[in-house]
Amino acid sequence: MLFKQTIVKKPGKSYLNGLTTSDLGEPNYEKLLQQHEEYVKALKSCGVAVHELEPSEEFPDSCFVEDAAVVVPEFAVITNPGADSRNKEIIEIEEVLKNYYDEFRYIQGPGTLDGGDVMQIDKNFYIGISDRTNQEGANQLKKILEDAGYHVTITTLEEFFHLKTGITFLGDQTVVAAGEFINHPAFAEYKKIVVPAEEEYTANTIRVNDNVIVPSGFPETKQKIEEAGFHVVEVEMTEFQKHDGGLSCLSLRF
Ligand code: CIR
Repeated sequence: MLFKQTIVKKPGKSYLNGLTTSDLGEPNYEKLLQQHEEYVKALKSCGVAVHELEPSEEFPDSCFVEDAAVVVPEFAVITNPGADSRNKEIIEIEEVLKNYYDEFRYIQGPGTLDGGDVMQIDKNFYIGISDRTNQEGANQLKKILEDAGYHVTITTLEEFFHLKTGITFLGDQTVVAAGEFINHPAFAEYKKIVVPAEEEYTANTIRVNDNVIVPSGFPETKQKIEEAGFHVVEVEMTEFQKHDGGLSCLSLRF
């Protein structure tokens, strides 16, 4: 998981009107911007370049750039995000990705797919069927990736919002897993760092080069990740958590 480049997008004021299923209260915009800056700093500390997009008021959830594309070295797949208010976010992301990619693939309706439902573990991909990603969207991505030599498993989510809300890959055959993924047969072959129920939000981590970035405030899981031999960088994420967003959602990494 060596990355050189990332794409992020600053949240606009309209973020406050974005989608959420959580009851954690209204985000504070100033704090949100600070946390986003901290996130960008953390990425840079991992040795990646950060391409930072300007905020757009038209798309309240568009700072969660991960949902608009799935990127592999061979090509970028432009998704078809499952939430109507987010669907057109793909236009900007495709434009930006043209700076880095010549080859594109597309998820097409009636297929829907959010990048948050896609997890890569080396040559294996896992796709979650969720409220945002449907079977048709998952099948389309499976075909695109299998044609490029990847192995793909589709699994249906029971409770989590997105696949990577509940499970993420750290490297070295190790995943951080919460809730329904702790004993899920699809991930039986991996070593697991089990996230206790009260720390569930920290199942969404990102491994960027030598570091694992985790949300701050979840000491038990942080300790377990460190004991497994990973170097941890913490970022405060409270204002993103209020709108169901995690660390992985805030960047495209390649
Ligand atoms: C949404 O509902 O789409 C945003 N409020 C949160 C998206 C989070 N993205 C992700 O987990 N990949």
